[in-house]
Amino acid sequence: MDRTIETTRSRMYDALAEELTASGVDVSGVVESLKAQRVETPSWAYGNSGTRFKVFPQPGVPRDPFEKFEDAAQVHRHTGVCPGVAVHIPWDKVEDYGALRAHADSLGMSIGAVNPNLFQEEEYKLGSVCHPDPAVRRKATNHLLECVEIAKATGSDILSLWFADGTNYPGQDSLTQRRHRMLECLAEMYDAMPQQMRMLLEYKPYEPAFYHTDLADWGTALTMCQRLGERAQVLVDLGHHLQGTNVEHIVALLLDEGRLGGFHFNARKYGDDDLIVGSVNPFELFLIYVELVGAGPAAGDVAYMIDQSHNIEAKIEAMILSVTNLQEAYAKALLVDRTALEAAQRDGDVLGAHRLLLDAYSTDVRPLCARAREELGASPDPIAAFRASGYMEKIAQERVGGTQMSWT
Ligand code: PSV
Ligand code: MN
Repeated sequence: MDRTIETTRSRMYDALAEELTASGVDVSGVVESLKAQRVETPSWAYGNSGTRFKVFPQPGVPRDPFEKFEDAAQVHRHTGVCPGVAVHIPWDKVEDYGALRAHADSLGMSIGAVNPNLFQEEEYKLGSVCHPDPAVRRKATNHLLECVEIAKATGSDILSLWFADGTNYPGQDSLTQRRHRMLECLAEMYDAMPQQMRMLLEYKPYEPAFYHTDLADWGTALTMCQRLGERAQVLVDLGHHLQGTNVEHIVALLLDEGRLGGFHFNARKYGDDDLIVGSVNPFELFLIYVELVGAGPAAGDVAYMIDQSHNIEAKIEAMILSVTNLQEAYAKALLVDRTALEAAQRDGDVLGAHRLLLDAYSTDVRPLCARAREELGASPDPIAAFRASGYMEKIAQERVGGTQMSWT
């Protein structure tokens, strides 16, 4: 590494650490927390994806799930916190899951959440687990059970469920009966899960259904989880809310109920945009982390996962940027002066309390994050390091022939 850059970086860290220590922050504690966080990246983000208008293929895109893990390993190599990769079945279906697991292992990686796919087959036109025809529900449930087996074989303990189920027109189906049908299918899956496995239910208000979605919001997901049992928890995808929704409030509530299972981090402007996390909504992201940090041990089991599709941006780089944005949001939340905040809240000092959050949010935490990555043996400046590594050029040259992976 360039000595001048290294010296400047070290000086920046020392200056920030001195300032923070003077104001009572346990700087090494913050760095340790940053080092301890783990963020899972999604296999589908490394394949080609696009909108309903066009998919723009990119050179070097993986041709099979094994190559996806190689790309994900680059994100881990430079950030130090991303060893897990979520898989989507059947997009990542392989003959031998033991071989995929061994490949991940050889790269210092692991298989994370298993995501069943119940939205791309003809039979699912009217839904999957909510479908009016019991034969279709049987097929859907069998796929869910297959995913429990895949999770067992891959050493994963999270099943991450999102359903495209819903209706397009009032009267199309019974809203209540659909809920009962989903409950019945999920109960069968729940019973098949071994003790350490958790089922995360992901809600979304619309799309692809436009009148109603069977798991539309945190309330529909939470009540379903309450019916199923303690190992059913809610997954919050940041892109799955209507404009103006207070996502941090939902996070606080679910944490308080012990039902926040995990996140699908991304950013949105209008819909389920799946953009680089923190690119459009950095303050919201920070406020979510403020709730997570405030919850302490109650947030211990939360699965931090990214769910993004990169249509026009370079995929691995986009993922690295997402992770560094997450680390910065987390670092800022760790800097909130909780004692002063509680006092201001107690005294009804509205703006004093608000300004304490702004103080933390306005701190340039990049030297802290760089230090955490450095101590993990990763890269202080991950994007620069990845660009300099020549990996993109290498895969573009090597990965010729075959069919590039995509979400279709
Ligand atoms: C649905 O929009 C979603 O957020 C779910 O998590 C899916 O599994 C994922 O996107 C990929 O399509
Ligand atoms: Mn999602």
